[in-house]
Amino acid sequence: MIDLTYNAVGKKIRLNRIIGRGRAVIFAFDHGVEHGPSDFNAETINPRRVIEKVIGGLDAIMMLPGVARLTWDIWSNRAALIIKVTSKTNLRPETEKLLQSPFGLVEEAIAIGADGVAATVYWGSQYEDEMLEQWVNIRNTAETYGLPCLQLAYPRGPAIKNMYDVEIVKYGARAAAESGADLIKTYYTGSVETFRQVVEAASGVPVLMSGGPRRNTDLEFLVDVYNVIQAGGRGVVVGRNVFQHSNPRGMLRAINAIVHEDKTPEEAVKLVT
Ligand code: FBP
Repeated sequence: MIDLTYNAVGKKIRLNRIIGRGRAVIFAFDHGVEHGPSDFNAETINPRRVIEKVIGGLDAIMMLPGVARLTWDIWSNRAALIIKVTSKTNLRPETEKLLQSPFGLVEEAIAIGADGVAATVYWGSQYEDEMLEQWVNIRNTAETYGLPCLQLAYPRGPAIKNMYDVEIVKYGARAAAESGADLIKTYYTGSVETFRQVVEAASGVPVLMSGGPRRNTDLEFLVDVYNVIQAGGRGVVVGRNVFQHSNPRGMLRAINAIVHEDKTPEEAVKLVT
């Protein structure tokens, strides 16, 4: 008996485009809104120049709808596309920063050819209720049309002292899995042993490391990527450690070597030059 619905098949096909190799290197490029122009220099302020440099070394690229529209001719057919449909600016008052607003519709993501959608949930925020309502609506529409949903599961809030603490990250990953995420992007907890607990808590939903701020050395970042893979993580969603690097292509070569070829950080770092 054929018991697969059209949307279930659609989701499988699209997930395959993103993470069909079992693991994925996803380029996060939503910083223009989330952090603002301060993340860029005179060269990287133009998204076309950045995407031209990174394309070819990626399983998928995650951006807001407007930048996807402005750069479609560069990424189309060269990487899977994940449209992030929520964001916020850094210009907001501090007390309002733990909420993201709608930045696009799932239907618009479909219209532009997306293979998936992404949304942030700040677990523990005073706006957890609004963020969850937003997430459920996004996931529900995405489900209807067979699009996988990546959740940026970020535990942040007045009661959270350390957002990288394993118990906190674990909680966020579990909540992401229980709220129907198909892919989870979350913080690295600092060791193989702790990140393994995060992966376990996600109960089979693939967990990818959120890149985070630029590390002091290339090796430092590559060790984190390696540890995530050793812990059963399924790859990285990385932005600044690639596009703020003087050699983004080299950095991506090294990250891919760890994620897809099981190289050690010491072997991979030689590929940066
Ligand atoms: P990075 O690799 O640069 O950290 O990008 C991942 C990301 O989650 C982006 O998608 C997002 O814009 C940003 O980091 C969020 O940063 P912050 O942790 O400062 O809120």
